[in-house]
Amino acid sequence: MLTVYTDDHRLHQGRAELYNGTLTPSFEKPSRADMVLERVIATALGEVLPPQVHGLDPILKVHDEGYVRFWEDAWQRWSASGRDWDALPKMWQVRRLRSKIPEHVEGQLCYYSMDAGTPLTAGTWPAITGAANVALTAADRLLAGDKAVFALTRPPGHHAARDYCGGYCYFNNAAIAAQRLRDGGARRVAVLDVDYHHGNGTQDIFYQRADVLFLSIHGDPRSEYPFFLGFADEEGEGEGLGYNVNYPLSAGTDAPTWFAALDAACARIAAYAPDALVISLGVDTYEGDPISRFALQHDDFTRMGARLSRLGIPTQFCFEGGYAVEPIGINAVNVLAGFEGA
Ligand code: Q9C
Ligand code: ZN
Repeated sequence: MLTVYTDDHRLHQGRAELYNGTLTPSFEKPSRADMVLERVIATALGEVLPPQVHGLDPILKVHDEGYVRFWEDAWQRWSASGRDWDALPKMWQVRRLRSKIPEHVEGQLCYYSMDAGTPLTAGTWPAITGAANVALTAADRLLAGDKAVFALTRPPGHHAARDYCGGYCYFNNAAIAAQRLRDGGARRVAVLDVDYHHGNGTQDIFYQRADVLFLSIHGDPRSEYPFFLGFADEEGEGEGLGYNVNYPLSAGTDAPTWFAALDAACARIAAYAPDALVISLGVDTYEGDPISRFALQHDDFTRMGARLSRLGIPTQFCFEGGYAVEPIGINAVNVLAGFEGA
């Protein structure tokens, strides 16, 4: 299986996030992708190719223009005001506050964020456009006839909605890829999100559409981030009604329960009969993950890949979360190897 990858992800390196009330080194860090790449190479998964530059048009098909333009020069505007530490939003446009877009870069960062875990850094723009290009290049390969492709995207993307960032995510790489697949001739595309956290951003982007089926298996939002989306009664709206499927699972979920949800999701995907499948591949479902509460083991990731392969649909994997860095390559590449071996 081909991997698409660029070192540009390293340009984005958040310094800290709020964790247990203290500023803690960011869980989402460059070594995550480095470890996955190392494992791709060590296991001889296949060729590793750099992305082709696609420009902003394919990003603007799923994201709001003001949102995209904000990121383009946000660091320059922030640093021009004499600051050299990361920018972190610390205020949100909650109930009954005005929804006017502020003029100041700090106010705009708050307006375009859903949490304080998604820092603006000096290298955020080249890293997030690089990740989008990785996802787009992988989609192009799928359209050209590859059976499976791995987009080693970092920063991740699935919490990024049409016009806000969050959960370490800026541009929704999986949604950008799914849209590319549609525009390249796929009549229906399914996006299955197996990251521990609900893919609220991807759900937001496709909620009113029937041409992209979105499914997510994740920690129950009653007690897990992102708290305000990801419930089982969110089924899509308008033309999209029936094309959004959530499988919230409780803390402590282990393989039998998790794979029952995967089987249900696979049955729904098979009935939809898409021309292409995008997997939002987070491996924070691993039992050793420091910020998550499922209990999958190394071998479960291999089984996951094998199960997905049995669908027999051209498949693009987009890398998302996973914060147990030392085994992150084993877990991610086990999925891909399981897919290839099935
Ligand atoms: N400070 C993804 O897996 N906050 N994002 C968790 C730790 C947000 C996870 C608490 C978790 C977001 C792509
Ligand atoms: Zn996650």
